[in-house]
Amino acid sequence: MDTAGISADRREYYEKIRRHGCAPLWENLEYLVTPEPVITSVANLWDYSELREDLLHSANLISTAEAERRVLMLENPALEGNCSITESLFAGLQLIMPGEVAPAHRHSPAALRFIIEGSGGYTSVNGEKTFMEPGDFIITPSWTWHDHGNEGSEPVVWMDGLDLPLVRNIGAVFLERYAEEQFPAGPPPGDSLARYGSNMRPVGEVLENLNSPIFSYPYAKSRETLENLRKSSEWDPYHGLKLEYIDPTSGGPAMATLSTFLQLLPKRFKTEKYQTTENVVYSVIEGSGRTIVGEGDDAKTMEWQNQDIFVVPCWYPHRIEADDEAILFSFSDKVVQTKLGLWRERRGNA
Ligand code: 1HN
Repeated sequence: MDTAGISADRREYYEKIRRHGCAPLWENLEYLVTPEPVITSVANLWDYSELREDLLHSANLISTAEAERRVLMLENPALEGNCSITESLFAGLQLIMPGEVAPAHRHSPAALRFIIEGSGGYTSVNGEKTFMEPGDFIITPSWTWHDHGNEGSEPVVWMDGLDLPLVRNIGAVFLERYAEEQFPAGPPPGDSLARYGSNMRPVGEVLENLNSPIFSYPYAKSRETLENLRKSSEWDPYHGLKLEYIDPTSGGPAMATLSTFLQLLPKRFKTEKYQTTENVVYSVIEGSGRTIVGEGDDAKTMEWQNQDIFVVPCWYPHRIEADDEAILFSFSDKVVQTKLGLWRERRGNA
């Protein structure tokens, strides 16, 4: 509460009610409920060519075994110390060196992995091993057992995306460590995709999960889909060609709390000004360009190329320009906002 300019008798009164666990709404109302969102986090870019060195350096200082998860958190500059990239989302870069294993655990916050570099890494979800290649998107839904490893000969890096800040705010955070390093092997690698990834599903199974039964969405397949669709699709002026990863059993988002997308912007494409209440983290897979956030004197330009990560928090007006043809992966809290009836967008000056 800003106490400047408050009369002595009111100040005395506020002090008295504070001792009784109360505060005057009328001094706070205009900050609490605003005509449009007022957001602390800011748009920001993480240059992977700079971060890569820092990340690899961490392997000399701490092993995955000691760290449990060797992750550099991407903290929003306006939320330092909060372990958050936006008010609702966590993002980090995780490194696994050849031969290392990140031990099995499960937690109530949901996580996704988006692979940035290296071959031979895997995540096992409830015992189903999924090998990862750059551009692959992997989910570890709330309370699923997961361990990671690297059976290749080079460092493996991926972006972790979690709903952790959201879940922490609600309070419902749980973690359980598995007694062994690795969860026992279950279905063969690729089983979930084979079973549910071809617009068919096994007869007789009743699925009542809030998350997709598919753990891995390989880049080769999603990239090919974009390539096929570009020939016969109109470009959305605000998104280019943008697809959402889905749970094939419901048609809804792949995860209960995180929305995930893959987007193609052709060479020299410029999107129109767009605002949305969802908080969005982008990982650049291919190409280069820039994202212009804000308008007029407040405008900020983030120049990006492949492997960079950038964030556009809630309600910032922004435009994206591709120089070379660009492919962007993104994740957001849209599904949460939609379920709560809060999600909004504003196209142009509408
Ligand atoms: C976690 O368990 C993982 O399982 C990655 O790989 C990132 C960030 C915050 C809290 C838990 C993982 C995490 C995390």
